Amino acid sequence: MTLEQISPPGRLAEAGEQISAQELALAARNHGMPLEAMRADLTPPGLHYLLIHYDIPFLEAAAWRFAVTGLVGRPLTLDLAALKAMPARTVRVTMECAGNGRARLEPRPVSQPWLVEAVGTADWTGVPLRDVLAAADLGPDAVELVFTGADHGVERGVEQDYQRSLTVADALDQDVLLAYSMNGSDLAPQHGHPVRLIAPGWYGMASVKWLVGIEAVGAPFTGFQQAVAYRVRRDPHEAGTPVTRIAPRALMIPPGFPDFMSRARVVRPGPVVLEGRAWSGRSPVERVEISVDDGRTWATAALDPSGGHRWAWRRWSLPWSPSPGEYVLSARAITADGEEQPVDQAWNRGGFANNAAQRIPVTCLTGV
Ligand SMILES: Nc1nc2c(c(=O)[nH]1)N[C@H]1C(S)=C(S)[C@@H](COP(=O)(O)O)O[C@H]1N2
Ligand SMILES: [Mo]
Repeated sequence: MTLEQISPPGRLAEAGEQISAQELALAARNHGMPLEAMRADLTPPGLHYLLIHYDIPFLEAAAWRFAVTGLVGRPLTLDLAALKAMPARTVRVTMECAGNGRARLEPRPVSQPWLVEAVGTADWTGVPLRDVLAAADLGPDAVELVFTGADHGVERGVEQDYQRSLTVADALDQDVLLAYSMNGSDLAPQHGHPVRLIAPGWYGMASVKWLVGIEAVGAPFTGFQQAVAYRVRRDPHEAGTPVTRIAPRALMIPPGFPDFMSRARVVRPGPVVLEGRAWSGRSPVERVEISVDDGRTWATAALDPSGGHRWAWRRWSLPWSPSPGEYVLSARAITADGEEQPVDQAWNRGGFANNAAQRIPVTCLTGV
C-alpha cells in the first residue's frame, strides 16, 4: 500500500448517503460545543470545540523550544520561560472552525461532520507575535510567516506537519498572540499545549497549535493547508479562493428541553427568553434577527454591549411567548457593513465558511 491509497482524495457524499463510521470517528474526536454553553461569556476548555487533524502531540513545557528563522536579522530560539518573561496581553476570542455547518450541506462534503456547534470563546493570554518578530528583527523582504505545529499526519496523500501562514501585515496585528494560557490556565493538551498561535477573527485553521517554529519567507506559502485545503471552490480543479475571516453568524441556545434520543425540543406555553450569541471576524455584528416561523418574518433581538471585546461573541435575547403548536426558530446576524447571514446554504466542495442560519424545530405542548 502507498500513502496515496491509504489517504484518498476528498469527496462528496452520494445523494442519500448517511454519515459513515469514518465521519463518526472524526466527530467523536473533534467534539463540538454544547449550545447551552452559550449561556456563559467564556467557554470552559472541556466544552470548547476541538479540531485536531492528526494526533494530539504531548509536548513537555520544560523541554519545549520554538525557533524563529528565515528572513530575520536575528534568528531566535525561545523556551517557555523566555516567552513568559515578555509583556503579556489577553484577548477574548470567539474561534470557529471553517467547516462549521458542513454536515447540513447538500451534497455533503465528506469530512468532519459539523452541524453548527464548532465554536467557543476564551480569554487567551500570551505574547503579541509582533513583539517576538521585532526581537527577531523581521527582515524587509519577508512577505509571510509560516507557523509549524508539532503534529504530523497524512492528508489526501500528502504527508505533512500541520502548517499555515499569515501575511506580514496580518501577523503584525497587536491581537495576534503566541498564547500559553486559556481562561487563566495553562493550555490543555488538546488546545495546543504549551504554546499556540491565536489569530483573532480568522477561522480556526489559522491558529496553529503546538507551535514549534515560525519561518519568515519571501514568497506566499504554498503548503497543503494553505494552497490545497481551506480553499473555497465549487469545481475540484479550480484554484479557488482562500478561507480567511469568520463570516457573521448568530446561534440560539435551543429553548425548552430536549428528547434524549432525537434531541427534538419541547417548550410549554407561556413566556420564555430566546437567547444566544452572535459574532463576525469581518465587520462587527450590529443586529441580530429572530424568526419563529421558519424565516417568514423576523424580529430584532436586544444585543448586549460588546464590553470592548472586538473579537468575542455578543449575547442577544428576545422574549417569546408561544402558544401550543409547531415552530421553527432561526437567528441571523447582520454586520455594520450590511453583510447579512444567509438563510440558504452557500455551497462549496470543502463545506467552508458556510454560515446558513440555524433552524431549530420546537414543539409547544398543549396544556400544562
Ligand atoms: N497544529 C495544529 N494546529 C491546528 C489544528 C491542527 O490540526 N493542528 N487544527 C486547526 C483547526 S482546523 C481549528 S478549527 C483550530 C481548533 O482549535 P481548538 O481545537 O483549540 O478549538 O485549531 C487549528 N490549529
Ligand atoms: Mo477548523
